[in-house]
Amino acid sequence: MSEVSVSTNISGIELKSCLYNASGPLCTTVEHLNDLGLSHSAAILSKSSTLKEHKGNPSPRYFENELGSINSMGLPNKGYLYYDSLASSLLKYEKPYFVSVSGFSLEENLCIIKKLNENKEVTAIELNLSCPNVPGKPQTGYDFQQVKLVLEEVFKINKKTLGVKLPPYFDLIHFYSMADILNEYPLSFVTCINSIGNGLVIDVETESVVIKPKNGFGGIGGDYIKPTALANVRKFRELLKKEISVIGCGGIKTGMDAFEHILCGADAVQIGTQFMREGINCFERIESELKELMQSKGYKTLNEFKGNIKLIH
Ligand code: OXC
Repeated sequence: MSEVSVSTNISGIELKSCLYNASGPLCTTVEHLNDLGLSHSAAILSKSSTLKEHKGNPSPRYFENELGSINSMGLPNKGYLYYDSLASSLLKYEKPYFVSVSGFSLEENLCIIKKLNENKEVTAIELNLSCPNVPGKPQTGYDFQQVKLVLEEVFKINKKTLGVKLPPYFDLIHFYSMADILNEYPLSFVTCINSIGNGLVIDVETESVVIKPKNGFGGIGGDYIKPTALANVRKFRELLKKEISVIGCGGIKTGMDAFEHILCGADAVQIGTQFMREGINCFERIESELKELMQSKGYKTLNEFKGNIKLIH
């Protein structure tokens, strides 16, 4: 199997494999980030950072069942300076270090991005436009004018590799309108998708919601969301200019799930719910399952099938 390669690159950033963690689970503390450094994750991606350290929403705020997860973490994180200052100590892992940014306002985002731009040891920025769990704050990605305004201001100050994490879209007109906006800017990548916002999971035995914030409403991840994630990857790959890489995220727990994302056009994929469930071993397992599947189909590289999903004529 040694001749099968799952290496890839995101707008010029080389990755030894196409699999790394999604911003969210197990990437908040220095211990988490070191674990990712030691693991088979091809990159280290931090928890979405805000200007100041933030405790997030009250617990219970995460729940999983066999089909996936619901969360309303509310962006608990150590503040951007923490993730900025850890960059040099993570260099030893010789893998890209991405910092996720999710300020509570445009001004906060600009302040954080400006500072991260000064740090050569931060490889890239993933600007999260899609957290569904901040009470009272809508998801920026559903306000198209606001997305335009944010990108306009961000690219006045940003010189780093920068991409955005989008919420899922469900109507074709929204894909077209959002892609038109994104294509106007020097974005390096787009991550599709964040959790499906404001879902509700119920425990029938107790006749209760399963998480506390927002009366039980939270972001849905895992198997529940794979078809939506695949559709978003596929449509954005079709509509975005080729300089923008597409990162798939949503429902990846096996090599076959990763294969499906790549077939839809993903250049790399992120693991969220399954990483939370299984821990760092998931990267090595999914990588070897993906390699095995590629081998059985006679593929040696991702480029041989990336985006080549067949249609029924
Ligand atoms: N998406 C996010 O962007 N953030 C987290 N949850 C989620 O589903 C969070 O911190 O709430």
